[in-house]
Amino acid sequence: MQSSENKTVFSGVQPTGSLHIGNYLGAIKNFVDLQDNYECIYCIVDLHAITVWQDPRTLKNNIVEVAAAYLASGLDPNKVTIFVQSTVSAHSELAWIFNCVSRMGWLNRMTQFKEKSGKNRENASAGLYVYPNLMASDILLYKAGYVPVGDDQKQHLEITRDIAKKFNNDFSAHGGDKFFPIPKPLILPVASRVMSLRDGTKKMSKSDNSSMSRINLLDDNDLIRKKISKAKTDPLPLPNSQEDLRQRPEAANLINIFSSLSGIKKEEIIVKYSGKQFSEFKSDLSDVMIRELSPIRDELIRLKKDKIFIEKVLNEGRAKAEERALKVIKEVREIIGLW
Ligand code: AQP
Repeated sequence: MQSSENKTVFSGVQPTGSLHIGNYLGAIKNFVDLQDNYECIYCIVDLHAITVWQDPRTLKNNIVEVAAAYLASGLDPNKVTIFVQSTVSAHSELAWIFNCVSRMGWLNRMTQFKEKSGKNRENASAGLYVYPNLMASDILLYKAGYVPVGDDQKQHLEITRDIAKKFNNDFSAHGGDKFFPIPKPLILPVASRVMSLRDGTKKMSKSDNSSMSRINLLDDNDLIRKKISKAKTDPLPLPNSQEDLRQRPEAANLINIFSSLSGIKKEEIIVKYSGKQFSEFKSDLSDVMIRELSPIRDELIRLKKDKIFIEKVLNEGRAKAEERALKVIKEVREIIGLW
């Protein structure tokens, strides 16, 4: 990478419940890998969380859990900025401005709104609909050059790029020309999508009603073994090739998880277990999972209790983030001609 390149990375996790291995493998593990080579800003996006109902009695606790998970997974607050979105009010201010830049047609195309609102579209919050504008604000407020994105976030980065281009263009005669950089996706080595343990075609998700569908970062070793042993598979033995996995989403998911956690290539795993029963594979998968996740879990439990330390990290992160954000929002106000 050239030194003139914009090395700011922005990403976030919603405090919407217990974090699971999908959040870890799809996001947090990658965040840790990036911290030595990029200037990383990792947010706990509580304003995104409230686009669907969150119980006020658990929201704060969930925020602490995300902060603790970031730290327990290896993020170093001396290298990265960790803070809570709602504590830097410029996120909301820029999001409003972007509500006026973004187009209805763009929002109408967002698949996440369609998925999350489902058949209950008329009753979904307006916040859920304009969620992509808030996400654009998060990224552009720090003029981030890169956003680590999983499969499910690609469309959100596209609309962020469109908003940045439209803002720069609309205000080009007023100091807005090239004001926002056009952020690029960071293609991640561990970008794999982790699917539900009950249905290999559905994303593993915090909001899935079945707790057996996911491995939470706080699950103890016995629970991990139980969930893996009960994970849905098909009646066939393990496949001989990647080709054989095409029509077998549950088998593909478990092999994918094994590979992501262990760092062993999928082909090697297939060679080792080809023709064997799932019971043996699942037992080894549980071992790998416990080996990789138990130190994180133990540290997560310890940190969750250390509220003073968590608050210190979040306060220091807020101060660093706010300093940058205020500069940008001031310039935006000037460009637009606000009072
Ligand atoms: N199953 C997954 N596989 C890979 N990556 C995943 N991520 C989430 N689920 C998977 C990634 O985790 C990051 C943070 O996600 P989030 O909490 O901000 O929102 P989400 O994607 O909506 O996560 P959930 O678990 O599905 O939460 P709910 O149920 O509340 O909607 C993101 O980078 C995401 O890609």
